[in-house]
Amino acid sequence: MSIVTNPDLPLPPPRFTDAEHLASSIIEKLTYQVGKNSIVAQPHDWLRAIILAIRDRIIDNWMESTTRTYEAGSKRVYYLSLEFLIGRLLRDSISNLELVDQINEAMGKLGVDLAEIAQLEPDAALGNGGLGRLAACFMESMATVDIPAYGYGIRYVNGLFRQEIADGWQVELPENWLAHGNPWEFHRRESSYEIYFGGKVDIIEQRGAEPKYVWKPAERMMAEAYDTPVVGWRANRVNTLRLWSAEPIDPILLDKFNAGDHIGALQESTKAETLTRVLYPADANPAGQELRLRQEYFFSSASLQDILRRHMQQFNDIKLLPEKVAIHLNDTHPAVSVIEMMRLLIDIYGVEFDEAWELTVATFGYTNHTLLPEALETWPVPLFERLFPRHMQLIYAVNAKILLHARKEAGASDEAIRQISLIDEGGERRVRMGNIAFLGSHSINGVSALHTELMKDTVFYNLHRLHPDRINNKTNGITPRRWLKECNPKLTALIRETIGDDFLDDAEKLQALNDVAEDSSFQERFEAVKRENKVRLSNLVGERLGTRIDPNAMFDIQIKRIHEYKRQLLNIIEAVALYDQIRSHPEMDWVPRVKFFAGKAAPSYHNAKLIIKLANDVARVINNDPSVRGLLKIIFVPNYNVSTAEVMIPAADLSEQISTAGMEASGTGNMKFAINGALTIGTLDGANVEMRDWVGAENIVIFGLTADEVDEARAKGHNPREIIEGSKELSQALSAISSGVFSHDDPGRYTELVGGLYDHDWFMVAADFDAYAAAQREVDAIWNDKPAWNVKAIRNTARMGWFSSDRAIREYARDIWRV
Ligand code: T68
Repeated sequence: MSIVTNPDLPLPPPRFTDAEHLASSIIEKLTYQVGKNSIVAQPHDWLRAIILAIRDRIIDNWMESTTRTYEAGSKRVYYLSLEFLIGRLLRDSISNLELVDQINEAMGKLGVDLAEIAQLEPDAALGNGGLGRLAACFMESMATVDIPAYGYGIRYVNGLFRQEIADGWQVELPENWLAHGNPWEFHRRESSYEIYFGGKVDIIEQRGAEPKYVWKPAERMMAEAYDTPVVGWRANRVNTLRLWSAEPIDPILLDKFNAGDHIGALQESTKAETLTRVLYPADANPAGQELRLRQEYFFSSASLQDILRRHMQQFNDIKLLPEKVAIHLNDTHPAVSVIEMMRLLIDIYGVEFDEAWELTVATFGYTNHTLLPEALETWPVPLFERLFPRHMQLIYAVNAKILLHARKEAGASDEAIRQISLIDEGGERRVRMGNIAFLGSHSINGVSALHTELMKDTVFYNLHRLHPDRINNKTNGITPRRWLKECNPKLTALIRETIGDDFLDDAEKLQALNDVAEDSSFQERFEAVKRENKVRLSNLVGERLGTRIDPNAMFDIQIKRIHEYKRQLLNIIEAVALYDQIRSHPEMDWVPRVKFFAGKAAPSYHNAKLIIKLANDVARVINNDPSVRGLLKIIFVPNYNVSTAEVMIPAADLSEQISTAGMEASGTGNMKFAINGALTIGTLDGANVEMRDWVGAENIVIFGLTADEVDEARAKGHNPREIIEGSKELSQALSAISSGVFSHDDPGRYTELVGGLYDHDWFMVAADFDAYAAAQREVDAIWNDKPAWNVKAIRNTARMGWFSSDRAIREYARDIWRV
């Protein structure tokens, strides 16, 4: 279909961006879109009207960006991710459009409090943690650095659960972010595709040619697109986030309905609705249920059909695919795309097998986000075969090609062949998604220098030896717009006043702050900003939890998913040890601290939930003990999400990045804290290693075993019992916890948790405890020397610019996508 343009058609009325026009636009939206006048309008009506007015201002740039890409025949990047942890969009959009002053003035005219209304916007929590948030930062950076890109994912009706804390325990409640509708999105009914499941494959023999295979599915449904514009900084470019929703082909089976089977009549509707209803809340351990595999295939197939349709419509040559299309797999969740691409190329576009494989490999790239062996996705062969019979055939065909090559050309050993195979034959046969993603991609990247090196030696040992040119590193980044400019307006204002605006376009320009790091008047202003942010957090804690905290205390914060490898437990045990010390030595000059925790646990992860309960149990006892004299407070902030992070991060003095070395692929929270002027206490894990290189070893507090030492201790079998018994502080803290000092109602609650430390201590909590406690006292000493602390804090902000996701995206564009 060609685009018909009629030069006589009127242009849409222009969308002016001065305060006057913005105010009148908002009133127009309120009246004609929401259908209310300002007298009866509820706060949510105002929110909708404001978003619609802002959205209009995005659309002009959106259309211009799309046209520009089309006319230039540019290559497009497609970022496939089962998660996009977006958070709120209003403030982000206003800021990236550079309309902050104008909108404030407009709201003044209307007499409506923007800050209050903006709070009503729900967080789009379509992700679990780091992986999903990275996808959101990358979308914003791709628009910023002017790369034509589409994000593809699922429009979950219920995103990540809402966490309530009841009697110290996590309770999961559904999060309904769409309750008031979603004014940002456009439902594109015309962009819909059929998605198949199950059934069988028919063979059509062709005289003198390869037989043709036709998939006869047992089930079919539709994928419908919902588009959200993604605005880059200064609105340079607006890209599209396209999320798929499952819809039935026949919403009501009328014959069933008429026969009185009213429930059966809705069966297809229910099936489709269920598919895109909820986000799986497990990070790090694969969900393993059939519905999850269906979600993965559903969005992969819809996205690939969409990509190929767009490609053929514009270029009409399937062979040009790698030249015009880069598809990126965010972890293995969309890895079935590799096989779906083979199916579409061969069965629909008539490409011959070997060529189809070449095109596929040249088009795909894959990012690995974890080394945890339990996180590597595999699916039972019988399940895969039942849902995707044609794909199973193609997997066997690809596997034969690869193993033959490995054996003949690369001289792989039997063991290497077993590891390279797309099928795990040890025990129940399973399809290995990691191997499919690796072998189907020309580039496989890790997310920090350390993680990438470890990938080569562990999970992808044999695959790396087969393709030594494929693994490369792309250290993660964060968008400085959301994670500095918008979440910390006071610091941003101070920086602009001091070094000008250059850093807004190039975060590495923050380096100019090094010149004023030693300047005492700048230090005072830097500290004053931090204090204001701490007051803001204190108020939030007061409102939400009714706990009073002192903004002059050191704010020590650990916020992230609750996981044993992230070692919230180490932090809690150290708090208990400190509590003992404060009580035994009241005469000493203790640094007042507030230790904050926040994070969600996977609902099925028993120990993680127990750690949440422990944090709350310990908090209750310590916070109510008058002998502590307010020197130590523990706060567990419920329902951690992007918006909570935006308040907590700017208020941190100390950032806890204390995972067992070798286990955190990168971390991105570590970067957000440091750029906002927090000092890091951390292990040499993930991106902490590179952060130390950038901020300087004197400006970060590193402790504990290295990844190699952890490896060695595990291999040799270390003796945690001996370690614990050799550390008075640790053994006292552990016996207090296990004997029920913090759990009178159930004294045995933590016996097993603590017992695990004595027995195996897999995460090296005992092994690292003394080093951690000593590092905390080192932190106290720096705190007591305010100028020294401030210099370090300022240098952190000054030197973290490299960790911008703009830099990360430029590297992906240059090395992987070649755009
Ligand atoms: C995180 N991974 C890494 N996984 O843990 C973190 N997993 O170190 C890294 O900084 C971040 O990715 C970005 O690279 C995750 O967040 C998941 O969320 C996840 C979700 C479902 C299944 C498995």
